[in-house]
Amino acid sequence: MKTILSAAALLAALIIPPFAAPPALAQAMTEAEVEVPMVTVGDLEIAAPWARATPPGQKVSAVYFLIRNKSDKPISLIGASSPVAGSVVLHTMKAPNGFPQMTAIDAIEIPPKSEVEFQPGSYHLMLLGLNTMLSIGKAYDVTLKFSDGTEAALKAAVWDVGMVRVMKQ
Ligand SMILES: [Cu+2]
Repeated sequence: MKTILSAAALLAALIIPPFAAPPALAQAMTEAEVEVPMVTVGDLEIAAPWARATPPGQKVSAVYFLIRNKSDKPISLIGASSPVAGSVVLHTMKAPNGFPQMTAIDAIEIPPKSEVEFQPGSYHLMLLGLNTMLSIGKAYDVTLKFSDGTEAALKAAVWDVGMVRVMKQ
């Protein structure tokens, strides 16, 4: 059986508000098929991890996903690692002077019974010192570390921003 979801439908199913892609972006979208995995560790679920494709020679990229905390206590993401990156840091976007810029943070809290989406323009993992080019269609290991001691092993599929994700079941 195969279910096909657009990125918008997938996001609507996973989180709260559906969004409409602007027409220019919609035209630029391409389709590809991928498993959209859900990893469960303890009281945490991590859904749909993906990494941004890199052009040749680029040594940085970003990883996004959705984290759901099913417990009644806050749990924080406190670190991450990947065999394809020299280091992985937690980033958020801030605009202290009106210009959005990436800012490193030590921890990202997932409040009790709620979820936080990592997405372009917001929270993300920054992969630094990449030792390979991230190509569309491939997937790479990323490990998340949480404040309660749990670790989550993810396979982040590589996408371009604006691609329509087609979910295979
Ligand atoms: Cu960043």
